[in-house]
Amino acid sequence: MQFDKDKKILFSAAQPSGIPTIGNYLGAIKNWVDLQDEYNCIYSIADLHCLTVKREPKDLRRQSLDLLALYIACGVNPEKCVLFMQSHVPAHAELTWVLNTITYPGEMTRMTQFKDKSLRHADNVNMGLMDYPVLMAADILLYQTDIVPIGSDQKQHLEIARDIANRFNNRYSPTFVVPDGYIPKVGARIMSLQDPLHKMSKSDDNENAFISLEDDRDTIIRKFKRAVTDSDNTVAVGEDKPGITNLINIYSIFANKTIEETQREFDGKGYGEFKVAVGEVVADKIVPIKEEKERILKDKAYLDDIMIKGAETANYLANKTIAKVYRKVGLYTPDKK
Ligand code: ATP
Ligand code: LTN
Repeated sequence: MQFDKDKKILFSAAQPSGIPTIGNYLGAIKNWVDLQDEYNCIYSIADLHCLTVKREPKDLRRQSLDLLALYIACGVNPEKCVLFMQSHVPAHAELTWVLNTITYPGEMTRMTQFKDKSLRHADNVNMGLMDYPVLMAADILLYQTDIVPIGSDQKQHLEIARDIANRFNNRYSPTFVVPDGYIPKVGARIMSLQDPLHKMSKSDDNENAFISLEDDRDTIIRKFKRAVTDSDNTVAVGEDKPGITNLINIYSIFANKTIEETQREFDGKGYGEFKVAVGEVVADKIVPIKEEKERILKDKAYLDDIMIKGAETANYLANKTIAKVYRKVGLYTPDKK
């Protein structure tokens, strides 16, 4: 894989922690596809991050391969992008250790995601859960990343990554590129269909709250029909109308229309008709993705090959940074013969 020297570096990742939702798709993966020609792109499967929450080892193994197939089915091109499993590149764990020594517990315990997850997994508030943002910073900084496409829930973690990069650069000398976030204007925060004041999450106990990328056409339309909205019945966005605003955002992105165009299209039509239209446009896009993913998943040798090649490139790039970091912090390296 040859990187184009004139293009900037883009890095992002998602956790193989369940079946992704249209929130993950719109907030992250869709943008990864849209940006793959403009940047040198590196996309990882954050399997080490997944260990912070208890799960069946066999599920994690299966979901990791599944997520790789999904990236490709969504349109991420393995010929153009580096695709790899985080655990196949030891430098992620190595850099995390060094960055831990310049990060403070108070910075980690004030993270919103840490607080949420500590409540949800009260029986397992482990060091990894607390250290999650440092591993994420290592992911990003190892590749001298310029830009990180993420949903808005990850903004706080990106800020910490920038702080850590600046801190290291100031303490030792310029070493890391300080990355910028790329947060889409529409779609950065897709809300739950049942409680539109909370983000759509794949780990929600209520299946009607999210559209997973494995839902079939009928399920998708049924879930949108049941989506919680107000009693106004006018298809228009508004701060006091979070449910319908969320559906208008979803429709507009999938139908490739502006919010104004969507509002005009459904002017004078009720919520019932609009909800079916949302379901249809979403199903038209994601049902083929699911079918393509299933086709790709059958070819395990192909997927293994992509991740082996991806890890080779990622290891090469990451090892350059880790060697620099070890030298700067004063770890002794013998002269090569
Ligand atoms: P979990 O709920 O298991 O913690 P998650 O879905 O929040 O997982 P990832 O799968 O790692 O976490 O997220 C991948 C990407 O999807 C991130 O960039 C994240 O910001 C984005 N994302 C997650 N949920 C949404 C959402 N509801 N709307 C927009 N983007 C989202
Ligand atoms: N924490 C992220 C997933 C993730 C990530 C990254 C995103 C892990 N490492 C590096 C961007 C860059 C999440 O979305 N839950």
